[in-house]
Amino acid sequence: MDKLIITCAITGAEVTKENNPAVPYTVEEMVNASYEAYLAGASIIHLHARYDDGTPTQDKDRYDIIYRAIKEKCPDIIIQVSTGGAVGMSREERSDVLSIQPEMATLDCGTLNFGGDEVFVNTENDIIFFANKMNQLNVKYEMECFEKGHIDMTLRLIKKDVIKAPYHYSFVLGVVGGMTGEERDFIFLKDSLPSNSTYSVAGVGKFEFSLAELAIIHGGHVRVGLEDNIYIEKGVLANSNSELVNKVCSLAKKHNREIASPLEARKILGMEVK
Ligand code: KMH
Ligand code: ZN
Repeated sequence: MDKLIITCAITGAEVTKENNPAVPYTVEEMVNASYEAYLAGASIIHLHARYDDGTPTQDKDRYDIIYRAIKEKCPDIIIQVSTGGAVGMSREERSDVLSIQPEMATLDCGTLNFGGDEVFVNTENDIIFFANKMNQLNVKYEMECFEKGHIDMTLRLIKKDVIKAPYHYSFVLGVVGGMTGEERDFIFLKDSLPSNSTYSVAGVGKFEFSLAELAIIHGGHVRVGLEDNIYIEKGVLANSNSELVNKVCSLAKKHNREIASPLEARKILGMEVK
Protein backbone atom coordinates (compact mmCIF):
# COMPACT_ATOMS: atom_id res chain seq x y z
CA MET A 1 0.00 0.00 0.00
CA ASP A 2 1.26 3.51 -0.79
CA LYS A 3 2.22 5.82 2.00
CA LEU A 4 -0.58 8.10 3.20
CA ILE A 5 -0.88 11.56 1.69
CA ILE A 6 -2.40 14.01 4.13
CA THR A 7 -3.91 17.21 2.79
CA CYS A 8 -4.75 20.02 5.16
CA ALA A 9 -7.62 22.32 4.14
CA ILE A 10 -6.60 25.15 6.42
CA THR A 11 -9.31 27.76 5.89
CA GLY A 12 -11.91 27.29 3.14
CA ALA A 13 -14.27 30.07 2.16
CA GLU A 14 -17.25 29.57 4.44
CA VAL A 15 -16.03 28.81 7.96
CA THR A 16 -15.29 31.83 10.16
CA LYS A 17 -13.43 32.78 13.32
CA GLU A 18 -16.86 32.96 14.98
CA ASN A 19 -17.14 29.24 14.31
CA ASN A 20 -13.59 28.55 15.50
CA PRO A 21 -11.06 31.30 16.35
CA ALA A 22 -8.23 29.16 14.91
CA VAL A 23 -9.49 29.63 11.33
CA PRO A 24 -6.67 31.53 9.56
CA TYR A 25 -7.46 34.72 7.60
CA THR A 26 -4.27 36.77 7.28
CA VAL A 27 -1.18 35.80 5.31
CA GLU A 28 0.75 35.29 8.52
CA GLU A 29 -1.98 33.11 10.01
CA MET A 30 -2.13 31.03 6.82
CA VAL A 31 1.64 30.58 6.76
CA ASN A 32 1.71 29.51 10.41
CA ALA A 33 -1.22 27.12 9.96
CA SER A 34 0.44 25.58 6.88
CA TYR A 35 3.82 25.26 8.56
CA GLU A 36 2.36 23.57 11.64
CA ALA A 37 0.30 21.22 9.48
CA TYR A 38 3.40 20.42 7.42
CA LEU A 39 5.44 19.66 10.55
CA ALA A 40 2.61 17.42 11.74
CA GLY A 41 2.65 15.40 8.49
CA ALA A 42 0.65 17.19 5.80
CA SER A 43 2.24 17.16 2.36
CA ILE A 44 -0.50 19.15 0.59
CA ILE A 45 -2.14 22.40 1.64
CA HIS A 46 -5.58 22.97 0.14
CA LEU A 47 -5.70 26.74 -0.09
CA HIS A 48 -8.45 29.34 -0.33
CA ALA A 49 -7.30 32.96 -0.32
CA ARG A 50 -8.96 35.47 1.98
CA TYR A 51 -8.44 39.10 2.82
CA ASP A 52 -7.40 40.02 6.35
CA ASP A 53 -11.03 40.42 7.44
CA GLY A 54 -11.80 36.87 6.30
CA THR A 55 -13.55 37.71 3.04
CA PRO A 56 -12.81 34.95 0.51
CA THR A 57 -11.28 35.98 -2.81
CA GLN A 58 -10.01 34.30 -5.96
CA ASP A 59 -7.85 37.31 -6.81
CA LYS A 60 -4.59 36.12 -8.34
CA ASP A 61 -2.49 38.77 -6.60
CA ARG A 62 -3.77 37.82 -3.17
CA TYR A 63 -3.21 34.12 -3.94
CA ASP A 64 0.27 34.89 -5.21
CA ILE A 65 1.24 36.59 -1.95
CA ILE A 66 -0.07 33.73 0.20
CA TYR A 67 1.32 31.02 -2.09
CA ARG A 68 4.82 32.50 -2.07
CA ALA A 69 4.77 33.10 1.67
CA ILE A 70 3.84 29.47 2.38
CA LYS A 71 6.48 28.20 -0.06
CA GLU A 72 9.12 30.35 1.60
CA LYS A 73 8.40 28.68 4.93
CA CYS A 74 7.83 25.14 3.55
CA PRO A 75 9.69 25.02 0.21
CA ASP A 76 8.83 21.44 -0.72
CA ILE A 77 5.15 21.45 0.22
CA ILE A 78 2.48 21.02 -2.47
CA ILE A 79 -0.05 23.85 -2.56
CA GLN A 80 -3.38 22.94 -4.07
CA VAL A 81 -5.37 26.09 -4.76
CA SER A 82 -9.15 26.11 -4.87
CA THR A 83 -10.91 26.83 -8.12
CA GLY A 84 -14.19 26.35 -6.27
CA GLY A 85 -13.83 29.63 -4.40
CA ALA A 86 -17.04 30.56 -2.62
CA VAL A 87 -20.66 29.91 -3.58
CA GLY A 88 -21.91 32.51 -6.08
CA MET A 89 -18.61 33.34 -7.78
CA SER A 90 -18.53 33.14 -11.59
CA ARG A 91 -16.20 30.73 -13.34
CA GLU A 92 -14.11 33.62 -14.68
CA GLU A 93 -13.67 34.93 -11.14
CA ARG A 94 -12.89 31.47 -9.78
CA SER A 95 -10.28 30.78 -12.47
CA ASP A 96 -8.28 33.96 -11.82
CA VAL A 97 -6.04 32.04 -9.42
CA LEU A 98 -4.86 29.74 -12.23
CA SER A 99 -2.79 32.56 -13.69
CA ILE A 100 -0.26 32.14 -10.88
CA GLN A 101 0.34 28.65 -12.35
CA PRO A 102 -0.09 26.69 -9.15
CA GLU A 103 1.35 23.21 -8.95
CA MET A 104 -2.07 21.75 -8.12
CA ALA A 105 -5.72 22.86 -8.03
CA THR A 106 -9.16 21.48 -7.42
CA LEU A 107 -11.53 20.61 -10.25
CA ASP A 108 -15.10 20.54 -8.96
CA CYS A 109 -17.03 17.94 -10.91
CA GLY A 110 -20.68 18.83 -10.47
CA THR A 111 -23.36 21.10 -9.06
CA LEU A 112 -24.91 20.58 -5.67
CA ASN A 113 -27.10 22.22 -3.07
CA PHE A 114 -25.04 23.76 -0.30
CA GLY A 115 -27.76 24.22 2.31
CA GLY A 116 -30.49 26.85 2.54
CA ASP A 117 -30.73 28.70 -0.79
CA GLU A 118 -27.08 28.16 -1.68
CA VAL A 119 -26.15 26.25 -4.83
CA PHE A 120 -22.54 25.50 -5.76
CA VAL A 121 -22.72 25.63 -9.54
CA ASN A 122 -20.45 23.51 -11.74
CA THR A 123 -22.09 22.90 -15.10
CA GLU A 124 -20.57 20.52 -17.61
CA ASN A 125 -19.24 23.52 -19.52
CA ASP A 126 -17.74 24.96 -16.32
CA ILE A 127 -15.90 21.70 -15.70
CA ILE A 128 -14.63 21.61 -19.29
CA PHE A 129 -13.54 25.26 -18.97
CA PHE A 130 -11.50 24.58 -15.82
CA ALA A 131 -10.05 21.29 -17.07
CA ASN A 132 -8.93 22.84 -20.36
CA LYS A 133 -7.23 25.69 -18.54
CA MET A 134 -5.44 23.35 -16.16
CA ASN A 135 -4.36 21.08 -19.02
CA GLN A 136 -2.87 24.08 -20.84
CA LEU A 137 -1.04 25.31 -17.74
CA ASN A 138 0.12 21.86 -16.65
CA VAL A 139 -1.69 22.12 -13.31
CA LYS A 140 -2.34 18.81 -11.54
CA TYR A 141 -6.02 18.51 -10.70
CA GLU A 142 -7.78 16.86 -7.82
CA MET A 143 -11.31 16.07 -8.93
CA GLU A 144 -13.69 16.97 -6.13
CA CYS A 145 -16.78 14.76 -6.15
CA PHE A 146 -19.58 15.44 -3.69
CA GLU A 147 -21.71 12.54 -4.92
CA LYS A 148 -21.65 9.63 -7.35
CA GLY A 149 -23.05 11.62 -10.30
CA HIS A 150 -19.90 13.75 -10.18
CA ILE A 151 -17.75 10.66 -10.74
CA ASP A 152 -19.97 9.74 -13.68
CA MET A 153 -19.37 13.20 -15.13
CA THR A 154 -15.61 12.64 -14.93
CA LEU A 155 -16.00 9.32 -16.76
CA ARG A 156 -17.84 11.14 -19.53
CA LEU A 157 -15.12 13.80 -19.76
CA ILE A 158 -12.38 11.18 -19.71
CA LYS A 159 -14.03 9.58 -22.76
CA LYS A 160 -14.04 12.99 -24.46
CA ASP A 161 -10.33 13.35 -23.59
CA VAL A 162 -11.02 16.54 -21.61
CA ILE A 163 -9.87 14.97 -18.34
CA LYS A 164 -6.43 13.42 -18.59
CA ALA A 165 -4.67 10.67 -16.62
CA PRO A 166 -3.34 10.14 -14.03
CA TYR A 167 -6.69 10.56 -12.30
CA HIS A 168 -6.79 11.82 -8.75
CA TYR A 169 -10.12 12.20 -6.96
CA SER A 170 -11.35 13.70 -3.73
CA PHE A 171 -14.62 12.54 -2.17
CA VAL A 172 -16.00 15.47 -0.24
CA LEU A 173 -18.80 13.91 1.78
CA GLY A 174 -21.21 15.23 4.35
CA VAL A 175 -22.05 18.61 2.80
CA VAL A 176 -25.70 19.54 3.30
CA GLY A 177 -27.19 18.67 -0.10
CA GLY A 178 -24.41 16.24 -1.05
CA MET A 179 -23.80 12.59 -0.30
CA THR A 180 -23.27 11.43 3.28
CA GLY A 181 -19.99 9.91 4.43
CA GLU A 182 -21.13 6.53 5.71
CA GLU A 183 -19.01 3.45 5.03
CA ARG A 184 -21.41 2.24 2.31
CA ASP A 185 -21.07 5.65 0.54
CA PHE A 186 -17.30 5.45 0.66
CA ILE A 187 -17.17 1.88 -0.71
CA PHE A 188 -19.62 2.74 -3.52
CA LEU A 189 -17.57 5.76 -4.60
CA LYS A 190 -14.18 4.07 -4.34
CA ASP A 191 -15.43 1.10 -6.38
CA SER A 192 -16.78 3.45 -9.07
CA LEU A 193 -13.41 4.96 -9.98
CA PRO A 194 -11.44 4.16 -13.12
CA SER A 195 -8.63 1.68 -12.47
CA ASN A 196 -5.30 3.16 -11.43
CA SER A 197 -6.97 6.22 -9.92
CA THR A 198 -5.81 7.64 -6.63
CA TYR A 199 -8.26 9.22 -4.23
CA SER A 200 -8.47 11.18 -1.04
CA VAL A 201 -11.43 11.63 1.30
CA ALA A 202 -12.62 14.82 2.95
CA GLY A 203 -15.30 14.12 5.52
CA VAL A 204 -17.26 17.22 6.41
CA GLY A 205 -18.21 17.69 10.06
CA LYS A 206 -18.86 14.46 11.94
CA PHE A 207 -17.61 12.34 9.03
CA GLU A 208 -14.04 13.68 9.11
CA PHE A 209 -12.29 11.01 11.15
CA SER A 210 -14.50 8.00 10.40
CA LEU A 211 -13.90 8.54 6.69
CA ALA A 212 -10.21 9.19 7.27
CA GLU A 213 -9.91 5.84 9.00
CA LEU A 214 -11.71 4.05 6.16
CA ALA A 215 -9.39 5.63 3.60
CA ILE A 216 -6.35 4.69 5.67
CA ILE A 217 -7.50 1.07 5.81
CA HIS A 218 -8.41 0.86 2.09
CA GLY A 219 -5.33 2.56 0.63
CA GLY A 220 -6.85 5.98 -0.03
CA HIS A 221 -5.55 9.33 1.14
CA VAL A 222 -6.97 11.84 3.59
CA ARG A 223 -7.87 15.51 3.79
CA VAL A 224 -8.63 17.18 7.10
CA GLY A 225 -8.69 20.78 8.22
CA LEU A 226 -10.83 23.57 9.57
CA GLU A 227 -12.44 24.09 6.15
CA ASP A 228 -14.17 20.75 6.61
CA ASN A 229 -14.53 20.31 10.35
CA ILE A 230 -13.88 22.57 13.34
CA TYR A 231 -13.98 19.90 16.08
CA ILE A 232 -11.25 17.60 17.35
CA GLU A 233 -13.93 15.48 18.99
CA LYS A 234 -17.66 15.78 19.53
CA GLY A 235 -18.37 19.22 21.01
CA VAL A 236 -14.68 20.15 21.45
CA LEU A 237 -13.27 22.79 19.10
CA ALA A 238 -9.91 21.99 17.50
CA ASN A 239 -7.14 24.31 18.65
CA SER A 240 -5.47 24.31 15.26
CA ASN A 241 -5.30 22.67 11.87
CA SER A 242 -2.24 20.74 12.98
CA GLU A 243 -4.20 19.15 15.80
CA LEU A 244 -6.50 17.63 13.17
CA VAL A 245 -3.49 16.43 11.15
CA ASN A 246 -1.98 14.88 14.29
CA LYS A 247 -5.17 12.93 14.87
CA VAL A 248 -4.96 11.47 11.35
CA CYS A 249 -1.33 10.51 11.99
CA SER A 250 -2.44 8.60 15.11
CA LEU A 251 -5.04 6.75 13.05
CA ALA A 252 -2.40 5.96 10.43
CA LYS A 253 -0.10 4.62 13.13
CA LYS A 254 -2.90 2.46 14.50
CA HIS A 255 -3.20 0.86 11.04
CA ASN A 256 0.54 0.75 10.29
CA ARG A 257 0.30 3.18 7.40
CA GLU A 258 3.32 5.38 6.89
CA ILE A 259 2.98 9.08 6.09
CA ALA A 260 4.16 10.40 2.71
CA SER A 261 6.52 13.35 2.43
CA PRO A 262 5.72 15.97 -0.24
CA LEU A 263 8.24 14.34 -2.57
CA GLU A 264 6.67 10.93 -2.04
CA ALA A 265 3.22 12.45 -2.53
CA ARG A 266 4.27 13.85 -5.91
CA LYS A 267 5.47 10.41 -6.98
CA ILE A 268 2.30 8.67 -5.79
CA LEU A 269 0.14 11.18 -7.68
CA GLY A 270 2.23 11.02 -10.86
CA MET A 271 3.23 14.65 -10.63
CA GLU A 272 6.40 16.23 -11.88
CA VAL A 273 8.97 15.96 -9.13
CA LYS A 274 10.24 19.42 -8.20
N1 KMH B 1 -16.20 26.69 -0.99
C1 KMH B 1 -16.98 25.78 -1.78
C2 KMH B 1 -18.10 26.51 -2.44
C3 KMH B 1 -13.03 23.71 -3.77
O1 KMH B 1 -12.23 24.18 -2.96
O2 KMH B 1 -12.73 23.46 -4.94
C4 KMH B 1 -16.20 25.11 -2.82
C5 KMH B 1 -14.99 24.40 -2.39
C6 KMH B 1 -14.46 23.47 -3.37
O3 KMH B 1 -14.43 24.60 -1.31
ZN1 ZN C 1 -12.06 24.12 -0.72
